[in-house]
Amino acid sequence: MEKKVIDRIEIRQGDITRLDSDAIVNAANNSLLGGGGVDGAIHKAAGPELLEECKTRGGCPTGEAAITMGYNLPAQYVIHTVGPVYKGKPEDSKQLSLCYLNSLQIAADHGISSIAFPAVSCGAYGYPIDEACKIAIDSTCDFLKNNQLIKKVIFVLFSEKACDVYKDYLATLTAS
Ligand code: AR6
Repeated sequence: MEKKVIDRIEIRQGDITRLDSDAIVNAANNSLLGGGGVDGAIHKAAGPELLEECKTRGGCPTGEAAITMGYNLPAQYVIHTVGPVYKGKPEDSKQLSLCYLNSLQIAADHGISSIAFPAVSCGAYGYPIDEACKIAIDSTCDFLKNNQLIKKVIFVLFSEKACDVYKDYLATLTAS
């Protein structure tokens, strides 16, 4: 993978709601009306105005993305994407890849230069982290190859274990 692409990817352990990137991505559900996991944490930190704006959207299909303001979050925007519920079928990976590609496209359309992703689908939706990590990073690299506007993509992992999975995979791309 080209160095100028890899150099725009960063991997961190922590709480995505604390990130001051231009946008953070939410692992939402089709209703966009909030839930548990990272979705619950983002709504709690953003405040009730986020839910009010989400209510105007009428939901979001799996694999697609929608943008709102970030309200009380350090990030200016939240990009809500809906990952697949893992079933072990080929369409899972297509839908998960679309989550990353569509979120990055919306970011680019809004002139966003830094964006942070959680491990979409890897909690309640059951996607194995090692498979999801490859899809997340490969899809992001494919997008960044053809886009110069987005300067930084940060993958924020809650657990040290998940963080190591991402770091190890990125290292294999850096070496190749
Ligand atoms: N910062 C970063 N990562 C986090 C945080 C946080 N604050 N909190 C959790 N994670 P999940 P999904 C990690 O379940 O699998 C919701 O109810 C978590 O450890 O949040 O896409 C929605 O409303 C895991 O690795 O999202 C949907 O109904 C990852 O974020 C459903 O869950 C994603 O876990 C979506 O399920």
